[in-house]
Amino acid sequence: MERWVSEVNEGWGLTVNTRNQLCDIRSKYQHIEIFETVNLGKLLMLDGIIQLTSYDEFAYHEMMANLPFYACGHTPERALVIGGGDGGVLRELGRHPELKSIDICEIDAEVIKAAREFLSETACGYDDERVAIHVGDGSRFIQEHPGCYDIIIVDSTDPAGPGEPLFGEKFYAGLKRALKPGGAIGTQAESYFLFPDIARRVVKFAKGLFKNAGFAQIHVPTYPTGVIGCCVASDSECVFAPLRSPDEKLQKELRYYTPEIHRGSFMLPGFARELFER
Ligand code: SPD
Repeated sequence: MERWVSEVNEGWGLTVNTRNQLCDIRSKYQHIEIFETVNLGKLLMLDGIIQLTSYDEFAYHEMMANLPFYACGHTPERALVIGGGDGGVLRELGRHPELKSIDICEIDAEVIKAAREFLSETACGYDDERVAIHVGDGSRFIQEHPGCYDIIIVDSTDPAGPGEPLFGEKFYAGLKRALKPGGAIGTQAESYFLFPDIARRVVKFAKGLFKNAGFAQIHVPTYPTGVIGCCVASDSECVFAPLRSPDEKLQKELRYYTPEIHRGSFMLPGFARELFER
């Protein structure tokens, strides 16, 4: 039976027509739901917030993985993903043979389990033998790994529930400590339409800690407002343009990320540019 499911944000919502619920679990941390939709493939929601649909998840995951990869001051060898239990960022990092290890620290083992069972096209990232899974608190994990990583990607849900500590200043300082010199971060920085204060705050933290930091926009039609940000930051010479480029083989595999999109994603509408300059 068809059922319209919505993510609701103060007075309006984004609604997707589904035909079948594949997963409905209340874990220790959150409500995990996976649906088969009528025309967007699978849909993952955590506590009623859309995390991905098969239709457009490539856009978000390619950018979250590749913006920091190509902003890093040297060729990255060690990557860490915080959150990202669905495996989409892992899948994109796995396309880079230069990476020797890819750690993931996800707080909710049930998300990993559900994704591997019902979202195989996204969770295939776990099949890579370079991936090591750590179930636990990302804030604590980075404290225990100073100077370890070339790139760190924070693929969190919204700042409520388990994602909340990942939007604080202390956490950003911890990310910097966990990086090797010249390393880069890419963090989920929300939409400048929907959560301008959060977007501004995290970019401000990053600007205070790194030589270069900025908000890159990613077009994702099934996130409310159709746009979401990645805060990219590094002490490398530049984050706003790629320091290296995908080779021909990799570029053919990518559907969203290109060196031009890397540069273009930092070109923001006037009101958003003004927001980040405040
Ligand atoms: N507003 C929801 C933002 C969700 C970002 N994380 C998505 C997880 C996909 N791997």
